Amino acid sequence: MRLYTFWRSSAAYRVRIALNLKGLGYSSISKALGKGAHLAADYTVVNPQGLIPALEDDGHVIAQSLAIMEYLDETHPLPPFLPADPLGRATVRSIAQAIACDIHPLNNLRVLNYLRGSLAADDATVTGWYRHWIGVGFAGLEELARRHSRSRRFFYGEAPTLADICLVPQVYNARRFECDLAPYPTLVALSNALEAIPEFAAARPEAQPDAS
Ligand SMILES: N[C@@H](CCC(=O)N[C@@H](CS)C(=O)NCC(=O)O)C(=O)O
Repeated sequence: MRLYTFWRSSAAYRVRIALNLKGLGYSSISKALGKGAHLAADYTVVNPQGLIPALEDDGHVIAQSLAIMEYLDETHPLPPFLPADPLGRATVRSIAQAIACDIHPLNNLRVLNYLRGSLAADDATVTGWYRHWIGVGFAGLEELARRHSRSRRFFYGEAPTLADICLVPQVYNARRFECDLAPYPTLVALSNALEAIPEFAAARPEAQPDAS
């Protein structure tokens, strides 16, 4: 398998965690987001959306981190990324989607670039935007974590799920932009516990060969 990745891409970070948890080897092809490598023709021919990550398996390309992770779960069922029961599966998916579909897209590079470029926003405005949407998203997520995480080791249940895989990279991003995380102690405790798991630790941005 080949993963089109970038060390600081949080969507790629999710897939790296997922591959590690499944114990799957892969080769990495780095596309430097800051240099626009994800928009060059040699990548848009792979993923016409021009977004990282994409996974190539047996000559087939899959984009979208959630779709990639569900593909890995279906093709390599152990350990499972979703609970066995329909309610648990729906709950975990709803948490993962709250992060991947509601929080992350608002603070994506192209959105920040549009604010800076076309809307002429200054650095303080862009940082304010970033922190605002983290705050809105994390407020709901914190309450969900309080309700669902009994162990305070995993967001839901007793083993890592898609919810945990999505949470850790989003908390990483929030720390990178120095968001105030004091109002979200459950999310921080969960992320800290998860980051210590070897498969999560090996996926962290600074541990990647293309980290700079
Ligand atoms: N929904 C997509 C999001 C992918 C995405 O937005 N990736 C970011 C990096 S984390 C990216 O490629 N951004 C490039 C840009 O915004 O120009 C997924 O989950 O894979």
